[in-house]
Amino acid sequence: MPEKSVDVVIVGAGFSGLYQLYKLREMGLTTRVFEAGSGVGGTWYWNRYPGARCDVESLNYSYSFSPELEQEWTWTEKYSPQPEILSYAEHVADRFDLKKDITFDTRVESAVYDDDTHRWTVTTDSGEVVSTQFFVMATGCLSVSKAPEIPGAEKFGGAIYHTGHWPHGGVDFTGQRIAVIGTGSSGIQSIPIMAAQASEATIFQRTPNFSMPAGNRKLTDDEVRARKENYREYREAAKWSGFGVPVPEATKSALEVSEEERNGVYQTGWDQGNLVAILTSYIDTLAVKEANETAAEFVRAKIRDKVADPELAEALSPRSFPFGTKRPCLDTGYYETFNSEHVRLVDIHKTPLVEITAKGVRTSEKEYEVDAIVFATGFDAMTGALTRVDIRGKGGVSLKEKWGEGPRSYLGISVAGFPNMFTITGPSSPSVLTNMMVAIEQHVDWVSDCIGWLRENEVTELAATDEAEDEWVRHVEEVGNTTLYPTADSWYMGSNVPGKPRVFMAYIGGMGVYREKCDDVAAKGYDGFALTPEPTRA
Ligand code: N01
Repeated sequence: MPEKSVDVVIVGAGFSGLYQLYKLREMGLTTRVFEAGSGVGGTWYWNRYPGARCDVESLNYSYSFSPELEQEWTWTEKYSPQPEILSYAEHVADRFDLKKDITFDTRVESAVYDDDTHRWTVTTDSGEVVSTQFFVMATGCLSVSKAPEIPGAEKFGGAIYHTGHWPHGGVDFTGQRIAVIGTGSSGIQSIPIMAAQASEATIFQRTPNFSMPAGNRKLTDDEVRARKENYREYREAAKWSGFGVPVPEATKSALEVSEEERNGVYQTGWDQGNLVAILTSYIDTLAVKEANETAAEFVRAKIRDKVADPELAEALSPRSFPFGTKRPCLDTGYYETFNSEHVRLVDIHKTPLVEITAKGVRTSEKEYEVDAIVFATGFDAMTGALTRVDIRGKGGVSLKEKWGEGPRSYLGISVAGFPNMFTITGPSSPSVLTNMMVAIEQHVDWVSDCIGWLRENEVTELAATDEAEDEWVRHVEEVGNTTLYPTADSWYMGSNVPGKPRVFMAYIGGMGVYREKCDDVAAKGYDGFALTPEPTRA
């Protein structure tokens, strides 16, 4: 028998878990949060690699729920560095006295639903067992690091690091020969800094990525003041926008304007260091190959301008997927780094990685001797953090087994057969295709309202129906197929993890559209869910 009983167990104390705890506590519910790390912040707690920063502007990548918090916190840079975001998470946790309900250094190992009592039993790696009516997985979309699947790491005589769980004290590569495997956002942000320290930097690239200069800088007092003055209006625009970032709506096709006009528009986004501005410049950038190619070629031309050696520039130029269908990056001096004599690029598409040896990294062509290896190889995204907990719903069905052929959910928030469980920014919700802060707040608000409504209406069990789930899965796929996203081998598709089913795991209908759908479901008395009244009323 569980020793303890609460209304809600939340897994994770990143931005989702913190806000979920705050909301439920305000509502008077008893809540326990379990967090594997020793502190709050989630992804910003773990990803401490050099150069880590958010590529959504800091004045937008922050909570909107508390006007007081908004006014008292001052962001210092256009794109916040990881330490500042982590300080913000700490500040929020302290300001709202959240830590007293968080158990750190504790991983939830299993959660089992009891069909009779309509309660979950949650067990942690410290042996604690807690009974709860509601179970919220606030475990993040990019929180389970992925190794590069090549043998031999245990033989290596030097140090091995992963960008996704970087040492808290930092690493100084001064004078070292380093190997970096992976050129996604984490690699592209960290390589310029690590390479500047190293005596020799060898970058192993499987697929080149699109990146543009962040143009990061200090924010001026005037900019901060202006945003603080119009925060309500700005937040409202972000909430109803497509990507959680307010940008003007495109009205034209990229193919109906002249090259000169188009490049002028792309140049404006480029100069602003604004990814979303380029992605949304035209109505068909993410939907029509030829339209997309105009943006792709604009970026490739920039790479050719920046990299002195034309062959190297070509090797760094993405050609195997449309622009934006793998997460584009913001960088600070990434391409320029390759102009340095001591930096070399190894195209492991041509000469694949074979093994890690005692001395370094061996490709099909040769062995590269190094002192340290950095894996910037990404994450088992979207589903990894959910399926690594042994979650068992009605009839003992395991979530991992149910999702054997890809994630299935209703609204990306609830899974049929797993009543009273919620997944914050779960697969098939807008999540990673938007500003995560906007997505998190929308989910947490919806879940909190839902729990409040269930209690008010004396409903003991809320269960997504199979029909509603099937319809949502069909809709997400249908909308995804109107875009170019499914044509890329990306972590959005699960294709970065060998054996993972190939499914587009996010909802591309847009944040505003999705919000309307969720609001509509709630307004209709939780349409698509089966509701079981409390026993006394049954
Ligand atoms: O991971 P990734 P990430 N052998 O999966 C390569 C967010 N984020 O940590 O493309 C060799 O993008 C892999 O190659 P390929 C953001 O959403 C945000 O960089 O699969 N190489 C790729 O080059 C981002 O998209 C921020 O062919 C292997 C790289 O490793 C997401 O997190 C900052 C390999 C992995 O790139 C993930 O970014 C950082 C193998 N076996 C991250 N396996 C900001 O807000 C993988 N690779 C700025």
